[in-house]
Amino acid sequence: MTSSASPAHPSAPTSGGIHPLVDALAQRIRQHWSEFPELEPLAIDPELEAISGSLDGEDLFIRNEVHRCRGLRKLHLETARLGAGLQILHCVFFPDPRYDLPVFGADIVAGRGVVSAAIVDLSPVTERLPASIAAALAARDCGPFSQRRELPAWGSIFSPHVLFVRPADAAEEQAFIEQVDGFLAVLAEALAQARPQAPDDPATVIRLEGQLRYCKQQKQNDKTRRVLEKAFNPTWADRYIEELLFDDPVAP
Ligand code: BLA
Repeated sequence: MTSSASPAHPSAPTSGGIHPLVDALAQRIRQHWSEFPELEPLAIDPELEAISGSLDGEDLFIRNEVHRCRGLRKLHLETARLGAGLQILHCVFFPDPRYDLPVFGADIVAGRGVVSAAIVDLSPVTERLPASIAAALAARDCGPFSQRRELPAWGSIFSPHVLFVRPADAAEEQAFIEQVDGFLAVLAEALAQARPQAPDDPATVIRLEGQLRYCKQQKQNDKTRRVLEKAFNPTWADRYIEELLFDDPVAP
C-alpha cells in the first residue's frame, strides 16, 4: 500500500487545490438542503467523516457530510481529492421509501484540472418518475453542452432526463451548476408537496426495492471501486462502498 490514512479533525482543509467546480457545486448543494424541511445532521463514524493522508506524495482527503430531512432518509455529500490530482464530488439524496420521491444523484470527476465526467439526475425507484417531476424535468432547458457522454450499462437506473457531459470550458462548468440547481429545485418542490404512506403500504415496499436496485447498480461502477482501492486498500474500499456510499436501505 502506498497510502496512509488517518482520521483528521473535521475542520481539516477541504479547499487546498480543490477544483473550483467541485467547490462551487458543493456550496450550491448545501444552499439547497439548508432550505429542506426538518433538516438535521445524521451521526457518522468519525473515521469516515474526515479522512486525510497522502498518496504518492500528493495530498489525499475525503470530507463527508450526511443529513436527513422530511422525505429523504439520507442526504450524502462527499468531496474528495484522491491522489494524481483526482478530485471528486459525489452526492446522493436517498428518499424515505414512504414518500413517492426519486433518488437525486450528482457526480463530478476531475483530473489535473480537467473535468472528465459531470452527471446529474433524479432517478426513479419505480417504473417511472412521478408525473409532476417528469413534466418539470422535460420542460427545462437542457443547456449548451458540446460533449455529451454515453452511459455505461449499469446506468439503466437513471431517468430519461439524466444529464451526463464533459464540460468543455468554464462556461459549460457554470452551466452544469445551473443544471444541478434546476434538478434540486424540482426535488424541493416535490418535497414540499410530498406526504408519507404507511411503512407496510405496497407502494412503500416497491419503492424500497427500487432503492435497493439503485444501490446494487451503482456498486457495479468499477471505476469508483478502483480509485478507492488504489488510494486506500480493497478491504477499506469495500467497507466504504457498502457502509457509506451505497448502504442497502432498511425498511422504514
Ligand atoms: C465515472 N467515477 C467515474 C470515474 C471515476 C469515478 C474515477 C471515471 C471518470 C470518467 O469516466 O471520466 C470515481 N466517483 C468516483 C469515486 C467516487 C465517486 C471514487 O462518486 C466516490 C468516492 N457515480 C456516483 C454517482 C453517480 C455516478 C452518485 O457515485 C451518478 C449519479 C456516476 N461516475 C458515474 C458515471 C460514470 C462515473 C455514470 C461513468 C462510468 C463509465 O463511463 O463507465
